[in-house]
Amino acid sequence: MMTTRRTLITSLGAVLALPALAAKPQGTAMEVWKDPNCGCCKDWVKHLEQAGFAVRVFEKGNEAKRAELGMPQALGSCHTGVVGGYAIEGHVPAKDIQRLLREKPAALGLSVPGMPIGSPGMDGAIYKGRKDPFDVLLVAKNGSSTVFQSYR
Ligand SMILES: [Cu+2]
Repeated sequence: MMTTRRTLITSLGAVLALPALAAKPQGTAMEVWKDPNCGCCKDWVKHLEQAGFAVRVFEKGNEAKRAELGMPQALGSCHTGVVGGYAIEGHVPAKDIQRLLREKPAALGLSVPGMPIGSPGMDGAIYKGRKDPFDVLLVAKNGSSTVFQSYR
């Protein structure tokens, strides 16, 4: 009886000590520029965090960052991110970002132009499950683009 109890306390101690010992899980570091009042941007960041990205958010709009990165304005959306040297514009699904980082194509990055309803972050309760078709574009450094992934 006493042994069992001591064992229990010991293992409990080990479990409690674990979080302190283990380093905070390190997701893929990503930076996102957005407007502080953008709700769908916030929901998109949440989507990324749930997929394991460690997101650092800059609440100062994304127009200047988009221009700096060379992402064409015509392919623009409400937020701009940077991950692994790639620009990520708009409501790009996390799994497409993960595929980009895996395949490492020579490119500027990915874009979902505009704010298609049903894309990650644009899928809140107010949209009642509506899913508009959209494409994730692979954007070349010269600004041209091809379809990377189609959702339709
Ligand atoms: Cu948006």
